[in-house]
Amino acid sequence: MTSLLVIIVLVLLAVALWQLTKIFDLTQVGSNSDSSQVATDNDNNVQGYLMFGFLAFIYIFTIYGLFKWSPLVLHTPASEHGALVDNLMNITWVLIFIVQAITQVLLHYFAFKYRGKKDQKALYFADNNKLEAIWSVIPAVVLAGLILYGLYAWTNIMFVDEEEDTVVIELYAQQFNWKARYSGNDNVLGKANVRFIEGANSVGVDLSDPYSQDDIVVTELHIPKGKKVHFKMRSQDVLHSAYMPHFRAQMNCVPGMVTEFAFTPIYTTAEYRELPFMVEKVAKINTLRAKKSTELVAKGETALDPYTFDYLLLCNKICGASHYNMQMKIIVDTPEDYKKWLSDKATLVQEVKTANAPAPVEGGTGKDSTSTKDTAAVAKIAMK
Ligand SMILES: [Cu+2]
Repeated sequence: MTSLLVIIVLVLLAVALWQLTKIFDLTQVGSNSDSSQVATDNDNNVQGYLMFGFLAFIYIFTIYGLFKWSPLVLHTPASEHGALVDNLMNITWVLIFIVQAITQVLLHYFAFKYRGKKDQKALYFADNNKLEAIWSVIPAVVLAGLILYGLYAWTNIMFVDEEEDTVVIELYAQQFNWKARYSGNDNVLGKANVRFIEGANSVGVDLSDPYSQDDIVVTELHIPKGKKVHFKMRSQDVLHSAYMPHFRAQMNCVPGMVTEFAFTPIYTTAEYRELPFMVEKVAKINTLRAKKSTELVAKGETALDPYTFDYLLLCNKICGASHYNMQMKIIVDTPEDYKKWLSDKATLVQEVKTANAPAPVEGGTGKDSTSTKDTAAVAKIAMK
């Protein structure tokens, strides 16, 4: 809100300044000063030097931004392929940086050099094949190199060897939450379809499929360190995007189809929390929180809890009103802890059985009879 006000004030100041110069110009009417609309040599010189002023502004702002905001970027990748993604990203940044540094200097210098001068005429210059070849071929070669490296990285990251021993997990997206389905001992997910969604079977698993008998549905994602996790994504309603920034992984979740992404985590949550950059980052966040808490307590409100780092699965596709809050905690365990965590989880089949068990007070499935009554009521209203 404050920044918005600052922007409005700046815009108003600029408008006021512009109006003031206009008034000043009007007061000069009739005096000896040149009031023609044609730029004089003096005007052109001023504009030429302003070009250098703007160039300096671009560079100073770039360097300022690098120092001010670079600590905010994601640091060490937590997956095996993450270094490859970061490398591709860094090469792209460096290339953009060099090219922009050179082209901006040339652009502004030539604008200055060929500024208007009295009695100087522009030269008619049709084309120069050599020059055009140079400035077409160099970017083409550089871009081709970048694209080839990108394709190499992409195929490397996206290739999943079907023979490889992976942990198969389904990520199920719906407005506005995530669920994870573990494939159980057989490591094969049972068939699923939205038409099977009913009561406790919230992700629409075909419970008659033999592969679905050991499937487990949870709302907190645990994955083992050092083992390739093969994610299969589904969406119930609209386009979502499963985004796991620390693992450098993202894949769209599309209704009606299954998309995939696989990666190997290389740090457990506990190990990642201990990395020096993370310790420093968390300390900084908690200093800010402590300050905010003192203000809150002074106002009689409750203080904020201290922050601890956790990996997150976020939705990265604007999918509706609560999109911003569509997230699930990811915990990377040691393989032993992971096994222990998974061992006491009830399978979906058991959960559905428990949910459908007859209610102790009334006989039969109370829920079903209510819904039948509802349907009948709706039908009656419709007939009227
Ligand atoms: Cu979403």
